[in-house]
Amino acid sequence: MTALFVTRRLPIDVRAEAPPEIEVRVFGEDRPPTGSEIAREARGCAALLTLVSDPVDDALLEALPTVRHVAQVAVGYDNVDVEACRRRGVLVTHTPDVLTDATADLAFTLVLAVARRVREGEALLRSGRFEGWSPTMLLGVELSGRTLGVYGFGRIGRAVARRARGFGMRVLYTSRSGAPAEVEASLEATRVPFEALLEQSDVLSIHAPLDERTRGRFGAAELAAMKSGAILVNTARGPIVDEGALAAALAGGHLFGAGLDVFEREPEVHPALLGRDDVVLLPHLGSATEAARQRMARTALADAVRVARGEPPAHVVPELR
Ligand code: 8YV
Repeated sequence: MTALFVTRRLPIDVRAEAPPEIEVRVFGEDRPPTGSEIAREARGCAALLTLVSDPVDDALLEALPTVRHVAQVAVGYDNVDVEACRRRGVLVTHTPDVLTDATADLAFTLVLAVARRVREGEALLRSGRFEGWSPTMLLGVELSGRTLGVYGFGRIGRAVARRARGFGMRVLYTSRSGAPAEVEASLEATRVPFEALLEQSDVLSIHAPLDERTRGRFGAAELAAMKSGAILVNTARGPIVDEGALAAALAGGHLFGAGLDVFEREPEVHPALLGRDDVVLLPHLGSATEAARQRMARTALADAVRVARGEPPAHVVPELR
């Protein structure tokens, strides 16, 4: 019988949904297991269902020689050493598509929350300091007619662009490979160099994977090159933005505000950001709808079942295709 280790309780009952030929073991506590706990509890397993908080490195693969498949329950898989997996002949799959709309909705939630100062308004009201409507109270940024810059124009970036079109925004983007002409035409999106994206975006939303090319991409110089009064939103991965530099850019008054769902050293948040009124902070909720999280778990499980049955998985990560 093939055994599968699930590193965290998921919003589906993996045991009940797995076919009888697969033995499912689930980590017993609702916290990320350490590497040595995974190594101990997954001993003898053929596959792991992993999350963004599980570092799957060469040492773990070495400790688990029976593991042939890492099924990541996320679209991003920067926690997995794909090169080490390749060397060891371990398959890596992920869960694209099923969380696109949920994540794009959350990115746009942050855009609106920052632009319209929702956090400050809520706090004012709850503090009992709201003494009546005022024509100059908490004035924000109107989105219509403004420019959205999308850094990374994959599924989620395009879905955010689609939402922005509904708000009357113009769309610019950067991506490694340009989008097909029909996608650009339907979103009236224009590919521009990174520098132009920084200079022209009123709202800049990050949707690129974390890798050696994107790590630290938004540092002090890039933030200074952004349009004055712009909004930065990050729902991708924290280390793409230098949080200290972002806090400084906000403190200097160069940016209007920022919306962050991901952090450089999750779950820690830079203390200088925690104290700021112009920053909306969420605890990595991008895909956190019940439906999306269930689809993610089922997508990962379905690939684990395919691999266990000797069939090709549906969602191998691009580097291993
Ligand atoms: C996940 C995410 O919730 O899919 C991703 O890459 O960041 C989120 O949707 C999280 O990573 C769970 O593993």
